[in-house]
Amino acid sequence: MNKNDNKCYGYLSRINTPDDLKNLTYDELGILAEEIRLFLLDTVSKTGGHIASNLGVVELTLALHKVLNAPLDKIIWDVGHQTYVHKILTGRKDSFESLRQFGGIAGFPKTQESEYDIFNTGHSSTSVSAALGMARARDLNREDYTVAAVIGDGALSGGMALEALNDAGISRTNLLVILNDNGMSIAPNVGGLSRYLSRLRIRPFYYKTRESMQAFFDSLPNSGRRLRKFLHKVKSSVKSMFIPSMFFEDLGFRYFGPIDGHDIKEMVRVFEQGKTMKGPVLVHVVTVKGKGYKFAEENPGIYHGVAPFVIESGQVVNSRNKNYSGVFGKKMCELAKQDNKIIAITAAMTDGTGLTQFRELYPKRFFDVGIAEQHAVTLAAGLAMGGAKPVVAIYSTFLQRAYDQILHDVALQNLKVVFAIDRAGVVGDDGETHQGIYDISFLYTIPNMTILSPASPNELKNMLDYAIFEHQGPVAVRYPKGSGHEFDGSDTPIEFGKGMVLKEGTSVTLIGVGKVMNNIFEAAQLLESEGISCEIINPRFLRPADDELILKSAGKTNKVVVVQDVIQEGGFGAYVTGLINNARIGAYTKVIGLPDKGIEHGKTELIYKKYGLDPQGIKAAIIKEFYTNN
Ligand SMILES: Cc1ncc(C[n+]2csc(CCOP(=O)(O)OP(=O)(O)O)c2C)c(N)n1
Repeated sequence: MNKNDNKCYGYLSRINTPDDLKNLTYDELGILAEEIRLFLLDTVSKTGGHIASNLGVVELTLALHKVLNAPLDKIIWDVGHQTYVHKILTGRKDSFESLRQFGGIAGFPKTQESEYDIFNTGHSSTSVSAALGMARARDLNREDYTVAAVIGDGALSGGMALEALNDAGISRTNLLVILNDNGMSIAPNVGGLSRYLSRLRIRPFYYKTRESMQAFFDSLPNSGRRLRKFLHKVKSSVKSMFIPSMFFEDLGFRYFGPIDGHDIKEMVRVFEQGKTMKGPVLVHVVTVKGKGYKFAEENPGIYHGVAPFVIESGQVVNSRNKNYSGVFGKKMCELAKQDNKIIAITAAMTDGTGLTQFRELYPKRFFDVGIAEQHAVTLAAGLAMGGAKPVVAIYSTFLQRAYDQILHDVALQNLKVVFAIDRAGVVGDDGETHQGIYDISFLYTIPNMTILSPASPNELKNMLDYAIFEHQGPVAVRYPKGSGHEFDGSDTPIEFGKGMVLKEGTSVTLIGVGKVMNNIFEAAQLLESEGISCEIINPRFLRPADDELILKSAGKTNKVVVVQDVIQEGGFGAYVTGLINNARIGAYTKVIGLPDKGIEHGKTELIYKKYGLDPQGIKAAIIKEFYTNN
């Protein structure tokens, strides 16, 4: 925020910590809420980010920070994509233009960024567990502060959230859970719990109607007793239709709500009450996703996580053409037409994984299970056991959730499940919690698991054909975010365990995994301009690798370099190193990959540059390793 903004942000410019909210009147807080909305639109339209979720929680965040005494009191935000308002109120508004940019503030809570960020989140449904843990630690230490978890109705569909409620409910621990219910996950929320919440949402309407009915009964003359009795019966059955039994109270929570999540005064009243109660309390708050910005209110799914956009028209400055997810979705529709046993499964990411058209064309063969990756995988195992051909499309980072289900339910039984692993490799702006850089390493530990890695969109299509129609047993096809270049030979049919040479050379062998293949071609050009002849291999199969092809090339060049935009430890690079060492052919190896630590947010190209995966970095590493005397 620069100095000129002080005029349009009269209240906001004076807020530097949550303490600055404490003395504002409700009218002033209302004006501040509108200023925050303008500020959000102004900045996020330039940086891109989770605009709809944040517009929905403006009043909720203000009310929470007015009642609680952060950072002494702790607020844990589920997923954490809705913390922009929290960040604005906790001293970070002046650097907000750097949101999600390399070196700038993160799009999710980061304990290293601020003392107000209490727990790092990014993956869904963790907040109640973390909050309960902190509350129990507080009690053991005999300390006195409030711990609150803010969880969306989408995040509530994740099994872990239910496990935590189950534990917290009987805990007698003082804990405040705020359920932010907007009826939406990224797309409209799914499942029985979601239906239950929508029934709860009409409670206020029921009570209002009941009051008017009561007034009407009371006005009836004595002679209308029979009619009154009859109407009373009607009232009871209407009540059981509208008022579901209290799930949260049955679990052991004191339940308040539903209350209007845009009414600051009402929320402050209820939060004050909830904060002082003994035991776990759940406040059910109803909000509108995208509140205050017409385009986001009308299309909250599109504006959930969005690229930069034009505020006036809502137009998104984005190029979704020919990206891997789009290619996957289209190919799935073609394959499903050929074979009616093919099933697509997503865990709340229909659009992100490119399956929107599949859902429309084959609704009976499409399952959105909610934010439930573990269930998605075991559901696929069941489907495979029953003779169907399930394809589970999950982002690399979220598949981490389902490690045991992949191992125990799919792989040990050698079931034919196809894992379509989207966003594999560096993902950019979402950063540390969302990087798809661990999947190869963990999939390498899964028995019977075959791992394929296309080097181009065309190859992805061919690999899907192979995985669905030819392969036996579990198979993972991992592909990156965004678009990719084609190269000669990408149409060559996929053969089990076979890679291919993309370019012949004599001095050094370069093996590329994932999106960095483009950088390898550029690095090869740079090296060749210095007289170093490069052979480039597209492994296609990361497991089982094409040992023969790799050893043949190693025998020729004597130097093998694996370049991968995933962590160096474990996985393919480590396998190739072991293969060459064990073969005792005297060849040298090097793995150029990411270090074994969290990789921050920022444009993918900048991350590549920082960690030496850009063409210059690859060239420099090779020169240093093999062509420098030291
Ligand atoms: C384990 C996991 N799977 C998928 C996602 C992707 N994701 C991010 S936000 C979101 C929807 C969350 O909905 P909700 O909690 O209701 O929050 P809202 O955005 O509606 O406020 C999803 C599916 C994730 N963050 N973590």
